[in-house]
Amino acid sequence: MKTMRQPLPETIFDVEAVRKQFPALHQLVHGKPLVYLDSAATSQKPQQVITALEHYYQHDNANIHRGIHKLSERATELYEAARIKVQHFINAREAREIVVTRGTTDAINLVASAYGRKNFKQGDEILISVLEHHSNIVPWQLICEATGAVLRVIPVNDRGELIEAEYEKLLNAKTRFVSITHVSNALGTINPVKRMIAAAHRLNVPVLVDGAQAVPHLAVDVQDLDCDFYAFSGHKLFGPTGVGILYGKAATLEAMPPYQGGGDMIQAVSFAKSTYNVIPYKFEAGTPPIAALIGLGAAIDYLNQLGLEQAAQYEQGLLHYATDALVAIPGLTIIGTARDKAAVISFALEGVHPHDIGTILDQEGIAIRTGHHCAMPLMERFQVPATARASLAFYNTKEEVDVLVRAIRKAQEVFS
Ligand code: C6P
Repeated sequence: MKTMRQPLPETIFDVEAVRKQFPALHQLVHGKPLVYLDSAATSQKPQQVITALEHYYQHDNANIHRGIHKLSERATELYEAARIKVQHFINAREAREIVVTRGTTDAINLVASAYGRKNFKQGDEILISVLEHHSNIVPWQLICEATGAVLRVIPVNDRGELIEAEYEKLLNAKTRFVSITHVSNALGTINPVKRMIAAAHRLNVPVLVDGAQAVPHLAVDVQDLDCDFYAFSGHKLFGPTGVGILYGKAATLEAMPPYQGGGDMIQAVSFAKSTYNVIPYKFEAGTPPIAALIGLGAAIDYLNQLGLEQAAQYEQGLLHYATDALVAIPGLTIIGTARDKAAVISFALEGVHPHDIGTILDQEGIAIRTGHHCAMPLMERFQVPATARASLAFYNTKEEVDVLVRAIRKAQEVFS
């Protein structure tokens, strides 16, 4: 896994050419040019992805793995080719380690339920962190309730960085699982997951990494990380909604019972007993999100052509520009100042509720997210009910950051 800190000279990354490929960016909102700063919630889609979806529905639409007819064959080929694109994108060893899910939430629930049901018992400890999205908290609470296992929480310092020494103390002979986010959706903190995985593995504890906010910003190599599971959503990676990926080491997936029952996940069914398909199909019950996976494959093609590393360097430059511009606003506090950070800026503005900031910014054509960002325990840790969050992607520009700064100053004037 590499993180890029040095901005590239701007001539190397042609952001205007990139923007042309994202049709939704070119519209007026309340009569103003859209400034889309909500990519952590969902990213906009390049034309290539939209075209792939359209082409699939116009020419190839059929169910997969079932029919002997031509369209079903074509749809199956496209679906399995997209799985291989995902495999290479995160450098998984084998395509069967890539399970297609409905999203990150679905992927984490799958592991908590299927792995947890088989392996957790009364008094076992599951480690998560205070940075987690609700999707990486509640599934573990559910399995703890069912098995008697208990949840332990890794704290953060005032910058919003995980305290590794506390993590090491929490790891012990009762620890059965660690599930941590790679990048915090609310603060942007990039966690040292490779070191944390190595520490857990010294005690033979498996680790799931929630990569929902990492894959759009960092080059992820699951073999290098040596994680046991890695989960992410297509829609934050410039692909369609409704599809996500669970990477799991083959041997671990094979040892797990199925998560859901239904078509495609079986080998044979009788009323006496059913037997299950091989991985990854054992975990893909029912008709999967065929078009969405094909669209995600197109998003990966797009990112490979663009060069994710170059785009990430550009984005880091933009993050620094935006951070400097925002901290210069009197009364504005950035919440989450980790030294290693992805392009997410959460902030509070003295005397103005985050929802009011969001409403005023919307009138200026600026899309940000306000609220608890599905991270209520983290809001509690920083003693704020909510934040305003601007999240950047490689299609954003310095000019858009300037528009944001002007609009925040306007909000301050309105409420002063
Ligand atoms: N965060 C945000 O605005 P789904 O909804 O399954 O695609 O992803 C859930 C999820 C899990 N983990 C992290 C770190 C996330 O950021 C998210 C989604 C969005 O921050 C929507 S709440």
